[in-house]
Amino acid sequence: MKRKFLVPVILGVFLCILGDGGFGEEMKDFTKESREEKERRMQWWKEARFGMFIHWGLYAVPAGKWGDNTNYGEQIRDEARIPLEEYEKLREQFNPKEFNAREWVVFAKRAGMKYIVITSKHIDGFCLFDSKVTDWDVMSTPFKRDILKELSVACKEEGIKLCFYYAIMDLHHPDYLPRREWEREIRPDTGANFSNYIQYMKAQLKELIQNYGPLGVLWFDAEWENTWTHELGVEFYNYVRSLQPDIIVNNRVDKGRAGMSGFAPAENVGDFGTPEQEIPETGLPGVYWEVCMTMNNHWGYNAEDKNYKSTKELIHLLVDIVSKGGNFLLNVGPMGNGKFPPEAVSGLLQIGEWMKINGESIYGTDPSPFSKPEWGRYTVKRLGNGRVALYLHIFDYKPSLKIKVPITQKPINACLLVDKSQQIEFETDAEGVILKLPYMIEPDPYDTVVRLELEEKFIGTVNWGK
Ligand code: H79
Repeated sequence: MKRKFLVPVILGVFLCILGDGGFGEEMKDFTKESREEKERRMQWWKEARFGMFIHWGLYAVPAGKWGDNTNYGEQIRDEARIPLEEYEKLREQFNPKEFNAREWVVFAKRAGMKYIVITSKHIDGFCLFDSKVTDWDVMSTPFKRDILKELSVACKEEGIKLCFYYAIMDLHHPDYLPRREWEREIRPDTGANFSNYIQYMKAQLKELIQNYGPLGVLWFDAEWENTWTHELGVEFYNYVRSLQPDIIVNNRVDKGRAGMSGFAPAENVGDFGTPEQEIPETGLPGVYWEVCMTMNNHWGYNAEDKNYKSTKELIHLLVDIVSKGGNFLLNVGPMGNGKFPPEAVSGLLQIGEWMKINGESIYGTDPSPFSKPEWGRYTVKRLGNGRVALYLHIFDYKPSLKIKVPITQKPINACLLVDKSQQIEFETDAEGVILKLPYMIEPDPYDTVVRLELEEKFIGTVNWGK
């Protein structure tokens, strides 16, 4: 190459490097991905169907109690209006000596969950990981162990996907805006510069992805204040994906959640919708979605809250969600000593016993092709050989139940998941197949699942979703 060309080329390369902030990151527009590419990226997540949410941080120490009130959770600093210096004292008390990452991961696994989403930072700004850009982290507590690192090692060993929750709102960082109304006087925002906070977020997200990854999902939250914009949503969606292209990002990176459950992918970025504490009546057709829910009434540990959902309720919630094409992210709020609450453990283990027998009717399934029958729910799975399995989730099994499935072909096979060797008899008439349920000494206390194997071509009406 002639010399007079070399100078502009070198200059051009130099400017390109400067242009992306000097970090050499490729700023591609990841929102322009094809449907096939997205399907490939979402595949493990869709197959998984069931994950564990974990809310843990300094708020586990007061365990929901401040002054005379006992109804707080992860938002205790805001709700109880705790001044910053006072809240900071919790850092000296955070010493969960009984924490064992492997034990948590094994509980998730035994429950039949395939991924864990844990709060790397909630709105109190406290980080459960070793962050080089703040001392407001676990390394500055007496515990001084990188909790997320230990979890990432345990998850890799156990084959569980690790995912991080990250709150956009930050009630500790001096540059986060706006201040709470109640603390404006004692903590004025003079000198605060939100763009410094944006840089801080970027540095932390880079730490999380590069030091603990590859991650399954980045689960943003607390995006609702007016300093967060749609433009920032797009920028952060692309930023996170530039660090790990196949990562999945929830819709709360953008402003599109519209209350608790909406998601409008035409106007907003994000890979899936996030209905919180509620199940959409007929799912969210055409988009990926995941319901997050608590086992009792709080996300963060609350020692007084014993209002746990029964195992039957939890399994019915899971089946309801999956039958409509969604994922279920069920929360645990570990205690200040590092253990899961015993009520949560027994629920998880009971769900796990059910999943061991019936998991095939959950993992990798598609939404029900039929409307809700009065005896329970349907899920369906493509078997890849021109056949499908149609699962009948019978919530209160009785052999006298009259179950009529609106299909016009004879099943190739009909059995109970609890004992596949025993064929279920059936009759057919013009409208469908009528099952003759066998007498069972011990029907499943939560949900007895019948499996019908059918030829796919006869289920023309299946709404395969997405
Ligand atoms: O981390 C847990 C909660 O702390 C957090 N998400 C779960 C996973 C949370 N998200 N939202 N909320 C708590 C309640 C917030 C409700 C509101 Fe709003 C924020 C009401 C008004 C502003 C968002 C925007 C919902 C309605 C409009």
